[in-house]
Amino acid sequence: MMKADIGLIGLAVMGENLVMNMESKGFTVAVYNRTTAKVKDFVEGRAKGKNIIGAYSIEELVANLKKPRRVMMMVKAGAAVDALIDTLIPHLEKGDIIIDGGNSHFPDTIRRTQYVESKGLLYIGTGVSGGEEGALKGPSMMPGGSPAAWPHVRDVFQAICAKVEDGSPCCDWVGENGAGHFVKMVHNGIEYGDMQLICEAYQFMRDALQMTPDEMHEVFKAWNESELDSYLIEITRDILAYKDEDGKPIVDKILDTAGQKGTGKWTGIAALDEGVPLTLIGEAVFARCLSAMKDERVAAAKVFPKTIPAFEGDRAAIIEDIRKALYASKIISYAQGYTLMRTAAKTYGWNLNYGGIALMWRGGCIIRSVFLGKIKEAYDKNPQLQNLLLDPYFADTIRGLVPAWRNVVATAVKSGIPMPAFSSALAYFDGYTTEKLPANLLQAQRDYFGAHTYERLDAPRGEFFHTNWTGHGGSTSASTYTA
Ligand code: NBP
Repeated sequence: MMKADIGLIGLAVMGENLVMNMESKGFTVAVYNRTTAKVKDFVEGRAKGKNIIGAYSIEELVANLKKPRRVMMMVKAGAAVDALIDTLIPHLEKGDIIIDGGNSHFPDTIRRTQYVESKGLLYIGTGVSGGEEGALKGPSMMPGGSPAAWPHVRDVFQAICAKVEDGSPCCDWVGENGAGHFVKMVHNGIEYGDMQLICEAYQFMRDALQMTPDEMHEVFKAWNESELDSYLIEITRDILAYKDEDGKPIVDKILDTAGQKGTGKWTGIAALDEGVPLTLIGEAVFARCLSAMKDERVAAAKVFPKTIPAFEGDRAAIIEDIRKALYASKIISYAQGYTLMRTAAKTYGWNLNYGGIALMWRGGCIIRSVFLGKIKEAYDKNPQLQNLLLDPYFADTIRGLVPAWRNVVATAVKSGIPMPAFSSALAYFDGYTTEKLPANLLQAQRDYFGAHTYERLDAPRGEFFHTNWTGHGGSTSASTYTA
């Protein structure tokens, strides 16, 4: 009997399309789904006549695999993954590989790698991005887990993933245990940020410039020919042109309450845990939360009625300024995301390849863009780059964008248009490039009420002082700590 190269569990939208992709690259795939009717539907439908073997139990799936066995799970993240791992383990043997391709939270992947390895097996947790179309035609893939497993899955992963123009695969080894899922989580956070930036630019054009969706379609079309060339700008261009059955723009009919599945929130939590200012992504998550409070906003709008003043200056000039401000803010978002990855890599002992990550995101995934090529160049030149803003190319670029960026944020603030991502990015830039922040006063406040001590400009770092501010307190200081 012909054995399969790889097994896949979970025939929902992602799993089915990945199987079709694998088969089209010459691999034989055995498939299983908890609701076995889906296996039957699939093998008798879309998979008919292909090198795809339907299995109706885990035992049957495993029995159909070449050794070392490679079993990929594409199921709902969470308890289902743990349950499946426990079901699979008794049927596998030393050296076999369990792969989780779902959106698992990285601490779970760290724990599962250790658990599966303790059973003599190997584990991979891989981010897969690109949605349904990506899964079928070539997703971006970010694998981490047991390093010994990578040589055994590399052929399949690099065959099915997206490729950039020169043929380089948008998939490479990310690092040990949860590194792949961590990088995928940051990818999703950046996706939240990129989407929010586009939405803020749209709101400025819609409310201050009173532009129609068709007019904005033209703007996004032009922007997609610029440094902003990316999948998300491209789909925004197309969405703005899309008409409902009555011939009117569908975007105007969609309720303004955003949904979310939690990966942006996870990225924000990871940033808070690591002490990294990931302000733009944080604002993007909160902007979705605020949008979801529709009824409250409608009521508050009645209490604080406002009219956005129509913009009266040079329209073409302000549209170009919005483009530049969006680009500047986007650079900040990636600088913050990369800082989070660098910091987490130290915490978790991952040796991340930052240029390689930019390449993995360059094609196939939702944040794919021409701009990521520049990030790859920056990290290839200097793998130890502390902050993307300090790369000579990006430093020069940002310098050229600052006046437009300030103009857009100031105009929005004066007009009452909320632009939390644009403005928090600018605040981060101004903070990051300020030699002396007001934290001297903050330390004084902390010492005043809690004897938390402070360091002095005229004493070496690491020497801590306490002042008896009121004359009533003692000279005892609290232990110093940073949090
Ligand atoms: P879903 O996330 O909707 O999961 C459905 C699949 O999980 C079905 O095959 C279902 O089997 C299976 N499943 C569940 Br639910 N509980 C199970 C259990 N306890 N044991 C075994 N199987 C179980 O599918 P999806 O949208 O294709 O996504 C798959 C994974 O990929 C998720 O982790 C998702 O976050 C991730 N992802 C999705 C996208 C996307 O665009 N959709 C993109 C990137 C990553 P059943 O048929 O028996 O109910």
